[in-house]
Amino acid sequence: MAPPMLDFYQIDELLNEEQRLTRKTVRAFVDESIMPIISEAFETGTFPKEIIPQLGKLGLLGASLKGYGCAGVDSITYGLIMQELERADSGIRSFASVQGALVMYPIYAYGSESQKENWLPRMAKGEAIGCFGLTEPEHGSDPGGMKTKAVKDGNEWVLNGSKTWITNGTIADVAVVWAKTEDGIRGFLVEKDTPGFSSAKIDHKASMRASDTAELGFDNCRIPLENLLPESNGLKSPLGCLTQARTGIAWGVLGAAMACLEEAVTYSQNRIQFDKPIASFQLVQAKLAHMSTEITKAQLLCLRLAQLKDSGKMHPAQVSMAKRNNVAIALECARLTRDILGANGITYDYQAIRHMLNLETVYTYEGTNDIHSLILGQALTGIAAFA
Ligand code: TGC
Ligand code: FAD
Repeated sequence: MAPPMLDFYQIDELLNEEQRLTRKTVRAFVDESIMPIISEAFETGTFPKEIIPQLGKLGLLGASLKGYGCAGVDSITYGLIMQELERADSGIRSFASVQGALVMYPIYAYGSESQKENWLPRMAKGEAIGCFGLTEPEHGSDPGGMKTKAVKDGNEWVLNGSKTWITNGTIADVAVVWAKTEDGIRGFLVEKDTPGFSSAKIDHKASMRASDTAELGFDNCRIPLENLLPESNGLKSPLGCLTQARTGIAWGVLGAAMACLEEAVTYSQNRIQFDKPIASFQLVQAKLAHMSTEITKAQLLCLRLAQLKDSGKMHPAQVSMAKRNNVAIALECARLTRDILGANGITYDYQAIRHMLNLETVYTYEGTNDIHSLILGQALTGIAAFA
């Protein structure tokens, strides 16, 4: 018998019982609660907020953190959660990535004990939502050039500036905002409804339509001194959060790629042209073989990355390799599936074009493909070629 389509190298045998069980639970939840609504959410440009309590109940938010009501799962389990969520849609995985890796993680890693106790248990349950503001209109790939400033005034910090392309921006109860101070870049917790803080939805997106994306503004926005993340210290603090999120993305995009491969195989077996299923043509089989091979290689990268992470040996450049490779191959799988589906591939009746459009964003956010090439180039040569 041939190896299973989505597990060609029988990587399942390397997973433990808990990892397999978590994947099964998340897969069932995605099939039952997200698949039936995701296409319409994408078409109408709406993030399906109704799934948040279920994500919390299943322990999928901040799942890799320990204590404070978080599940404390290992990195393979965390990756499998991201994979299953992105099998539905990159926007759903983005919601969970931002909440866990970009908001709960910095509070966990750089926050005070009272900040952790105040936010983490509620965020793990999905009762409070967060967003992460690093990118600015004039500073995307080079966040170190940010203009947003925080100045101490009496017992308050005063924030001025703006952030853009912020996932969860209009639905967040709290924003983790990175700003320049006289001591360098620091992280701040800005709560919604703080005077001087505004968020506005970014419309007209052709990608990530089932995700909430916003611009944030800070106009003499005053927050208490205790809203500084006390252990944040320079650009390495937000970049440390990105390392967490990028590992989840490397796993997550495999979910989208696997959904596409499955769709391409099923469609090609059933679509008849020239009196034969198109799956019988060598050119179609070559495309399927390429997708399957690239997915299998990407699965192996993820597995080893998670092992390195859990053993404390993971280097950010290894994360860059997995993010860069896996997003690129997932995007290629989505495009090939769209091609195999012919004209039907341009409709939302199938998943391929939705994944393809979403993956264009994933190719760009959390470090563009080019930026990850440069991070790898620096690791290999010792020479930074960013500027
Ligand atoms: P550079 O001088 O290289 O580094 C400054 C300091 O940071 C340290 N560092 C890291 N630490 C932890 N993790 C990493 N990945 C790190 N990369 C660098 C570095 O050792 C240094 O430490 P120290 O102690 O010497 O101060 O900084 P640079 O200004 O030259 O920039 C380097 C570059 C270009 C790689 C970096 O700026 C970068 O990664 N740019 C890409 C920006 C990006 O990815 N933005 C993402 C925004 S958030 C987002 O997209 C969320 S999407 C929503 C979702 O996930 O769903
Ligand atoms: P630029 O940095 O202007 O890059 C444009 C092009 O120039 C790219 O091809 C890039 O690779 C290339 N380039 C740039 N510098 C170099 C160089 N040195 N060498 C060679 N080529 C280079 N940000 C957040 O802070 N929080 C979020 O929650 C968040 N969510 C997002 C959600 C969506 C839907 C999107 C689309 C973006 C999101 N982002 C978020 C922003 C994202 O991280 C940035 O878009 C990304 O970092 C790239 O920045 P930029 O768009 O300004 O592109």
